Amino acid sequence: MRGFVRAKYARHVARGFTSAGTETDTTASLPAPSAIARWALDTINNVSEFSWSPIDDKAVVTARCLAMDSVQKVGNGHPGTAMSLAPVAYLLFQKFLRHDPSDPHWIGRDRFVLSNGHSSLTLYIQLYLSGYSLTLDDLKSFRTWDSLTPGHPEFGHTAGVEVTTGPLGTGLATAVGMAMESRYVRGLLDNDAPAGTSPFDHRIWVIAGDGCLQEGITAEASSLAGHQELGNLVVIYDDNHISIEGDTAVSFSEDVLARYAAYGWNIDHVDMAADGSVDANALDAALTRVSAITDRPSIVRVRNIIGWPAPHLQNTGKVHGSALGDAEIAATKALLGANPDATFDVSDEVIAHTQSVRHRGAALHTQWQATFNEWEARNPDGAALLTRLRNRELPAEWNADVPVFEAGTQVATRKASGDVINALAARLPEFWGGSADLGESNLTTIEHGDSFLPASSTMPNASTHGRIIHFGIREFAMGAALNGMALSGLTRSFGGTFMVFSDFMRGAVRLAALMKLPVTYVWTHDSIGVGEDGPTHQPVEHLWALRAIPGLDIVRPADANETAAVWQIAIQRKNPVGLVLSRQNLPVIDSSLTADTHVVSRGAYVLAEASAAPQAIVIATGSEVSIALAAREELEASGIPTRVVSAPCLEWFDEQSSDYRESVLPRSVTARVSIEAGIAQGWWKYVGTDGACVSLEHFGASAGAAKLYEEFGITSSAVVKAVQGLVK
Ligand SMILES: Cc1ncc(C[n+]2csc(CCOP(=O)(O)OP(=O)(O)O)c2C)c(N)n1
Ligand SMILES: [Mg+2]
Repeated sequence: MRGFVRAKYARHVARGFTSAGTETDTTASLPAPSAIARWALDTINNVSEFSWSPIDDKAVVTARCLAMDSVQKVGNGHPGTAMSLAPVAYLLFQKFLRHDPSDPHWIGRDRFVLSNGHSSLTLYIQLYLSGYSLTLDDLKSFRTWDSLTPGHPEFGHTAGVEVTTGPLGTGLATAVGMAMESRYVRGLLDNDAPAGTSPFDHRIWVIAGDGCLQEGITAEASSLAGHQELGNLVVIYDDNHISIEGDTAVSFSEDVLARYAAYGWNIDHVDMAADGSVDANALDAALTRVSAITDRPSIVRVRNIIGWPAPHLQNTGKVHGSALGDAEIAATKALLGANPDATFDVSDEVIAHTQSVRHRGAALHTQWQATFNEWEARNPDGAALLTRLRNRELPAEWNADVPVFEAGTQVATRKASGDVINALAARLPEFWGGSADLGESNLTTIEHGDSFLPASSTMPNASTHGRIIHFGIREFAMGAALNGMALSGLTRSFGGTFMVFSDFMRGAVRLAALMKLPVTYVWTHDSIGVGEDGPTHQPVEHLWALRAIPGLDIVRPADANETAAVWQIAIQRKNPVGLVLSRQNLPVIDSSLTADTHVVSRGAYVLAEASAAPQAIVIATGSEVSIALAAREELEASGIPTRVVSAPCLEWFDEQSSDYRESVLPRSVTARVSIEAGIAQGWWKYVGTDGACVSLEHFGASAGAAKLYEEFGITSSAVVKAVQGLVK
């Protein structure tokens, strides 16, 4: 706040910045700088020399006008929130966010997450004004084909966009994962550094709206963040009382800050200025206050008016998601003191001023680099590890401890997965994860690992950078947090729950696929094989529902050795992988192929060849592969040479050359039968119209697994009958 002078606001009330709020001496609440804490103050609190001046008022007016113009030009989009959040985002990007627009991938940067992704212009306009690669032309092509400014921010598409947002609430929950990952990486690389002095300390800033805070996922994620005391997380809540149906009074009445206080968060708020705009002085003071809080997450409720100061449309649901129209825009520009006749009007003076934040960014980066270099010199091992992680490399011998399971024994694939997790964990410090309270069922626990818990925790084996994550019974937040953990690309994370509850995390899984994040899901209890818990716990439609998500690999290994193989493949993939694992024991198949990662990585392969030219092919996944092998015995005995194909991952199979696919499923063999304990749906693609599917087209029931397989006809005799029906 040094140099941030109240009087400067008073002169620019007409521009939308007033000082109606109570003046606070925010410097008094900051700790006195000492030699050791200097880096802490400059980096964690992001104190910069920024001081508000008339040109900043003009810049905010420019941002408000660009929001209106961009939507008006394309004819659709969300102008209102971008108009009214302009001062908030501007203050963040100009003062509080530690970033370097010339290097959007700088690992020391703070992260900004726009959880209310519909207001993408809030972000795009600041990226442009701060001198990232976005241009005015990009704003002019908002929401059009091939533009860098799609309707909602897309990770990997636009420099400076840290995460794909739009599904409300997921951004905030992803930010929780980012904050967790930041603490984990810091613990891994620079654990002994005093708080705030490490080059790996950074903050996650989030803007979220009413919609985000109504969504259940933010309740899950915020509860977890409060419990984890994530002091590197700040949420700014755009409290504008408006959503699409208008006044949120129709559906939303709780005291949001009281809820967050109960979650253990630091809460703060900023009242509106007298004229209805954001009180930037008070906001600056509040953000300065929360910047000093490092022992728990903070939320700042900012009372705001959507679409301010549009004379007819401000404070309505209409301005949320429709162009204002030329007349309303002109009237609004007049009120803001902008030229009503000009569009996309950015003065040289404004852009030169706003882009000068690059100097601040460069200075912060240089300062950080010195601290980083010092760290590197002191920590050659850590530096080597960081280089490996940044290059996304695996160390030599990384899979040396992966077990081989003995043929003929009985092992549940979840158990094999648990063994592999531990074998990988022994070699890969970047490998961490946990479960939504089912660690002992999913077998996701890293033995001898510590639990990821805050410094205040008195739980046994608690560590601020423990490798075992207790997500609690919060599947959706777990999914989003896993995305946040994967976004930096440094660590490798996994999360488990029962397969049937993959539904609860589906929205996050879809985003992982969309963002191409290498997250691994450990979904156990994968079929009616669950048994007595009954149909609520037995997945039936899930395999195909998940296979329907583009870019997600659904992997259902046949036995323990195939499980070991698919884990090793999964860890090298660049996209999310769902491991679908059995609760029940499965026979370890007597074949060298199941453990061969090259063979298994093809997705489907000939596990047992027919004794002569195949007349039939049985294709199976997971627990049904051994049923297929048993059926083959019978079919061979009855004179039908039968091939069995194990198909742990149809997505990997579809990636193979047509020659390879033809070699596994030759067109000439039309008697093809699939067997999988779930709906048939997509199997027809593989068995063809002359094939057959042994499947389950209804819910399961509560009984022993063997009884259910028998009653529901997921049996070798059903396969034999189906093949015989086709071959005759
Ligand atoms: C999960 C989800 N449900 C519904 C939507 C559709 N939607 C987009 S914005 C919005 C209203 C959001 O209200 P608020 O966060 O208050 O945004 P504001 O109008 O204040 O910008 C809705 C329902 C969505 N994007 N995501
Ligand atoms: Mg709202």
